Amino acid sequence: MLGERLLEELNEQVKFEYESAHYYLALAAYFKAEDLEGFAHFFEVQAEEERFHGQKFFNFIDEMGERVVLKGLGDPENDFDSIVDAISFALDHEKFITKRIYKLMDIAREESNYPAISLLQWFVDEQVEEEASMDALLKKVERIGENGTGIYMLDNELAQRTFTPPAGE
Ligand code: OFO
Repeated sequence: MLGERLLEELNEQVKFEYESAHYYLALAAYFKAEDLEGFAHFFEVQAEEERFHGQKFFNFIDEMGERVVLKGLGDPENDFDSIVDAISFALDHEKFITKRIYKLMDIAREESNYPAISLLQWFVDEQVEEEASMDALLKKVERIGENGTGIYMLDNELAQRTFTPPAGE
C-alpha cells in the first residue's frame, strides 16, 4: 500500500524515467546525424537503462498493490549546438532526476513507507553514478576538444558500452 501523494509522485516518476529514455534516444539521433556512432550508441544504451528504471518504478507500484497510470511524454530536444552542448543537456537532466528522487525519498520518509525508502535508496545511489558518468564524459570532451582525432578515439571507446540489468531483475 502507498499513500496518495507517494503513489501520485511514483506514477509521475514512471513518466520521467521513460521521458529520460525518449530524450536520450533523441541525443542518439543527433549523434548519428553527426556521424559519431559511438556517442550515439552510448546514448542508446543510456535510453535502455532509463527504460529499466521506468520499469523498476512500474513494477514497484504494482507489487505494492496499487494502480500504475501512464502519462504522456514531453517533446525531446532534438537540436544541439555542439557535443558539449548535447552532453551538458544530459548532465542537467540527470541533476533534475536526482532532485526528483530526493523529493520522492522525502515523501516516502514522511509516510514511513519502508519498502519505498528501500527502493529509493537504490535510486539515490544510482543517481550518484549517473551524474558522475555524464560529468566525466563532459570533461573528457572539453579536454580533448571537438575537432581533433581525440574525439574519434573517444567515439570508439563509447561504442563499447553495454548495459546488463543487476542480477535478479
Ligand atoms: Fe538517468 O537515471 Fe533514470 O532517469
